[in-house]
Amino acid sequence: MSETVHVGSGKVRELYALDDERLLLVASDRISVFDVVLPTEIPDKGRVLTGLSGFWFARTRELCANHLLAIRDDGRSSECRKLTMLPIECVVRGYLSGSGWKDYRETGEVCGHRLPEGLRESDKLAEPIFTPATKAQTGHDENITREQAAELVGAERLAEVERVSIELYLSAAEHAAGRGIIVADTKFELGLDEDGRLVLADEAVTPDSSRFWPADEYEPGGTQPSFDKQFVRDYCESLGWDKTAPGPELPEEVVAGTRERYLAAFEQITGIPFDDYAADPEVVLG
Ligand code: PZK
Repeated sequence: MSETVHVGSGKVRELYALDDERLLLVASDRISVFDVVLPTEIPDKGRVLTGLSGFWFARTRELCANHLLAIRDDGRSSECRKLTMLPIECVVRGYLSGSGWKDYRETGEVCGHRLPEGLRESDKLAEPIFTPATKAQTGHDENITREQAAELVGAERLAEVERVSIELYLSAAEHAAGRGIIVADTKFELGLDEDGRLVLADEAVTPDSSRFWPADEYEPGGTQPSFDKQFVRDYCESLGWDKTAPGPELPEEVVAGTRERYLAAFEQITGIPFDDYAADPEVVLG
């Protein structure tokens, strides 16, 4: 006998315990914009994110072990190994955007990395940087220095986490760049298995955990359009909505356009038709 117990909720995902060693991560079709979950869903968004994560897990297994055991036939549910999660968000930035841009403008540094003067918003960095953050239970994650991160996980573990995070980012960003998508930055969640080995968990290099920018529209010196959410942002801006909950319902053309963008991200990155994934999700595992 087995029963699935709900153990956690993210804004757009749910987590269940399958048994003592395994979790089920379920990606919904919910979408958030300006940190608010909208009442309208984007059909297939959860399957796209689950499929992309599976694709990256399979491609990066030589760089780092991962938690994925199986993708279920629904395409949105992943069976995972239960880990002891590290208490930091492992963010890697290849471009200067979001809180990285904000911190740089105010201090010339991001998480203790002193950067050259004169950088513009969205500029590509000479090398990707590891910019850890705390895991806020509510509200926003807060950027921390590597010294602060070392206090949380230990200096030796942090050195490994930084090296692996940068390698994972470079591998994914190089692959995506060749297919018209800039991965400006990304957030990894890492954990430890029973033997103390570092394991990549959660979702990996999806549009929800990263900034995806269309490469053909890249123009540093300001904010970049989001590959996936730009129609939703533009529609929300056109309403003059104050960006507090509840968010607006989306009209069908915005839903359809946004769904197409998620499918395009999946197909450009994986080279696999989305219908093939829907028919057999484990095609992304190679
Ligand atoms: C774990 N989260 C975040 C994700 C939520 C919450 N393999 C793992 N082992 C132990 N814990 C986690 C994982 C993973 N992945 C991930 N919290 C714990 C999260 C999705 C929905 F509600």
